[in-house]
Amino acid sequence: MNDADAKKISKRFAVYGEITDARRYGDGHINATYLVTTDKRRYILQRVNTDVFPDLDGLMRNIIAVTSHLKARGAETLGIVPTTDGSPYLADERCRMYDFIENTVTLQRAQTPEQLRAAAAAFGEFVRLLSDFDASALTQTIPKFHDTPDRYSKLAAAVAADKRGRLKYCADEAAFVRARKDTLSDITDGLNDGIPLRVTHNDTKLNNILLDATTGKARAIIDLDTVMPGSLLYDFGDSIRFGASAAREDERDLGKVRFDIDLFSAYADGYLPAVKSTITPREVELLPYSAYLMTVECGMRFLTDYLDGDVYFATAYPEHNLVRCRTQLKLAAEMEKAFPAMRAAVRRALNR
Ligand code: ADP
Ligand code: GN1
Ligand code: MG
Repeated sequence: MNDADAKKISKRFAVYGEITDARRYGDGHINATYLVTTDKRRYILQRVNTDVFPDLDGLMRNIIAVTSHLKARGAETLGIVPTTDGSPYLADERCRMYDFIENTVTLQRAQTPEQLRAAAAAFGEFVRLLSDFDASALTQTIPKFHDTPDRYSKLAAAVAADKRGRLKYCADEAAFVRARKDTLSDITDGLNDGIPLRVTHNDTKLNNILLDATTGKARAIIDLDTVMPGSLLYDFGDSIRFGASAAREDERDLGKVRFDIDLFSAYADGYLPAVKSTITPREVELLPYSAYLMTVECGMRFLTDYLDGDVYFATAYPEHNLVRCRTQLKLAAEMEKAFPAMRAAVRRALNR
């Protein structure tokens, strides 16, 4: 939908004031996001990607339940703006609206370790605040979302099909993952054998948190579409794969892409105190592995989508998914050599 459509659709929501402007906004890969301005307030309008999230009703029920729970515990969270006829979303347009959370910033890359520490504390607090939330009340918005062995099977199928004839451009990347296919099941197996199933965010990249523009402190965790039962290790690992990189997720110059152990340490320093009352020794031990696993997983997902013809993630140019895949695999290769340093950083963070 274009900006004019977004403006028209916004009029069907119970906004305060006269709508003056609507324009495309943000760097999300899944939904179409617009910043809507009235003469009084600002709002976020989103057309939800229903190829990715077919059960929009269940998804919105999750978000209502989760935001109510967080609000009741004093956390700042997404505020849902109903439609003019009182529904939580506009079914015929697959759109929803949130209050724009003012005086905040989202980062595509950490500029300082302090920013990552702040994000980590907030993601840790998020899991802690949801520890008494009834997980059975949640719809699984994307089944098998972080089932890494299943993600590998999907990649293997995409390689075999080679629908777009792109395998010749990414044979090295496919081989890199294939060589690691037996390292991908420790968390899925562990969830059947002692790793606690919790209510987790599951998409904890740095641009899914709003930091206060003045103080730099974390204000609100957003993008709640994937809040589902999962492992805390998914949340920790996914934050690292995006946040502990010296470059953007889609940096073309791989020379700039480095796994930064100081950023990893900063994240561990923020996260561990926040989850100290609930994290188990087994989870602590698997934190470094989770970073590696979520990085390989995300690399596989980008590669699968590249082979399938860019049907899942939003892309700005034809090799965008391959470029993203390469940054993830470079980071994963560096993490493989950094396990001792990561373990030491986790130990230091625990003893602080
Ligand atoms: P996607 O699922 O596509 O990633 P997000 O929900 O993460 O969509 O939104 C995309 C971007 O829009 C975020 O990274 C953030 O910058 C911005 N954003 C989303 N919701 C809000 C909000 N309520 N207030 C301020 N900014 C927001
Ligand atoms: C997507 O929606 P967004 O842009 O915050 C994706 C994540 C990936 C991420 C990679 C629902 O996140 O799982 O890790 O891109 N979200 C979904 O940047 O698939
Ligand atoms: Mg997002």
